[in-house]
Amino acid sequence: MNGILAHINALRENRRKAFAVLVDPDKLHLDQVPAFCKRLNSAKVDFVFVGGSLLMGGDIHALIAEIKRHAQAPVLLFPGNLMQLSQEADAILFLSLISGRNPDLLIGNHVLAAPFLKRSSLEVIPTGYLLVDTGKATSVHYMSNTRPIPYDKPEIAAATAMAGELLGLKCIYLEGGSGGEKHVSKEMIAAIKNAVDLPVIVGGGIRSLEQAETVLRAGADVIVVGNAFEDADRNELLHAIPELISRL
Ligand code: 1GP
Repeated sequence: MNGILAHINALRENRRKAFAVLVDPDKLHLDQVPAFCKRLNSAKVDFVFVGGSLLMGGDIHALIAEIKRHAQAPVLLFPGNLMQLSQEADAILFLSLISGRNPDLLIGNHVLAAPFLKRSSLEVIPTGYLLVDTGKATSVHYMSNTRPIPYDKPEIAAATAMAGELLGLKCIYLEGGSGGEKHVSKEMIAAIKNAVDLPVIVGGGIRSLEQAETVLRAGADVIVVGNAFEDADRNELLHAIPELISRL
């Protein structure tokens, strides 16, 4: 697919939400990819995101190539660190952790990644990443060495998103981290939607259709679900979210 960001923005203009499934490269084995992608293809999944806080084993390039071979949806890198850059994907969410004050995640890693990204054919999507305290310290809290935005401070999240927009970022990714106890509040999503004219991606801790609906109705343009689909028996949710989106 050409122009993934343009596609996300076109969906927004048409008031159509999008659905992304997150694959943690440490949790999906190469030999599970065909069956997993068959499940994704049978539902209306718009994007496959690939990334995690660590990379404990396996070959991320081979994994992404195999996902590309079997999945209909485009594959976007959602890298937890520099070990997760791969030419095999279609695009990269080039994340700046703007809720934090860790210089490596604001500019340092970007300098290291830039020559690779300029040489690659990946579409680079500059993305402001906002990490929120949703009640339990997630891997990204620890690994990023940053302090998350308090759950009940939507105005801080809104001002942070505004700064990201003014700095030229093209997308906002809002979450408490994978496996969060709960998703971010609808008040925070709405505050960001009111504050910036950018696509807002919301993930982390969405495990039910009710939660997905709350997040989408609050204003998320793209919702991301990861953990919930690591079990084969959540096929119902995998199909129910696109159906919900078609009704919104
Ligand atoms: C993580 O937003 C994604 O960055 C998905 O989170 O695994 O909790 O669904 P979950």
